[in-house]
Amino acid sequence: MARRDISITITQHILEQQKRENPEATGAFTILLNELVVAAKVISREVNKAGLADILGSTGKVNIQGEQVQKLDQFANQVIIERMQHIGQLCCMGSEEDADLIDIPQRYPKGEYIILFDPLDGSSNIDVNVSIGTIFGIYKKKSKETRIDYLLNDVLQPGRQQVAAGYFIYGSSTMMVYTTGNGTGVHGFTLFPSVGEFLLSHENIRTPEKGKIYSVNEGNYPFWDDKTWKLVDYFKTKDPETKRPYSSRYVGSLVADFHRNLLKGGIFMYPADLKDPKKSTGKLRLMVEANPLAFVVQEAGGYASDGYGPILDIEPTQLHQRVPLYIGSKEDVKLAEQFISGKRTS
Ligand code: AHM
Ligand code: MG
Repeated sequence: MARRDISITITQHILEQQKRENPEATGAFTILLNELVVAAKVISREVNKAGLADILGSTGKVNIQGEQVQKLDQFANQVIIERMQHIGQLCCMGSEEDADLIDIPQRYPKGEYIILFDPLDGSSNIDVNVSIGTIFGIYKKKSKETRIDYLLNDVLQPGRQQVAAGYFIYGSSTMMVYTTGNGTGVHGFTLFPSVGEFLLSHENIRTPEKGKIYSVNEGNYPFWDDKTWKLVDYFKTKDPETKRPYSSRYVGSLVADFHRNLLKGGIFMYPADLKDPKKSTGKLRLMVEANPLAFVVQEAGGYASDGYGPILDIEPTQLHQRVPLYIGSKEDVKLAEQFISGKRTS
């Protein structure tokens, strides 16, 4: 991309990329992504007010105008649904907050795209002013079906089929990171609140081949199997030749942990554990968490695995299925695969 005096907006970037990659494009995708950006701006504003709402004595109860205040994750979910449903480009949506697929109301036209999202990931961190985020993956419908009851097969595509994926991080500043795959690169935009625009701040992000950070909830140690123990022990063992021990960093917001490791290098893990039957297949969700971030990391030169093979190749069977996740720098994730599959023990 040519050097510019001023950073370009996310809208310009999407338009230019679409023109370059897909001159036949109808603009449907551009409209879709733009609307998502608007939703994220609304969520960002609300996230920034979260602490203030507490001071004013309203969160979860009744606000000063006498209105019921929603929990922020439900609010984020509703904002995305309401903004995305009217644009005419989606045939349905899937959210971490909703058990079933979300239909487009009859009064609006339907389109070819599907968006799957986690509206506010890491929401247990809202109260303590720690970064949280929105994760999204976009697919194209395969069939000619339009009725919601028959769309699940179109939705359950392997992550490799995503046409775009990314996340918003609501942190010390708000950022959007996204990719449309196929060598188009991963690009980061920072929201400038004074002008209300996301401006290109991180062009063509590449993640280091090997990192120095491992990120995992080590409180789950007693509930892991011996392969996971050996893997985590490996990262903590002293060995100057392989630059070990690694540093440990764990925020507990997937978007925040992922974003840091994407820029600095490292591995994030949420292994399967035996503490909770629902976590015996991992805690994180394939469709709204693992797949979008796997698509991003792959485009940035990294890798994502369930411990045995690429996340992006998993044939999904359920909208909310969970998966163990190892994601980040390619060398570190490949190494994790070797431990988890038992090919390596030290
Ligand atoms: P959520 O979607 O309910 O917020 O849960 C997902 C979050 C991730 O952001 C984070 O990586 C993980 O749960 C943290 O889990 P734990 O508290 O078990 O370490
Ligand atoms: Mg989540």
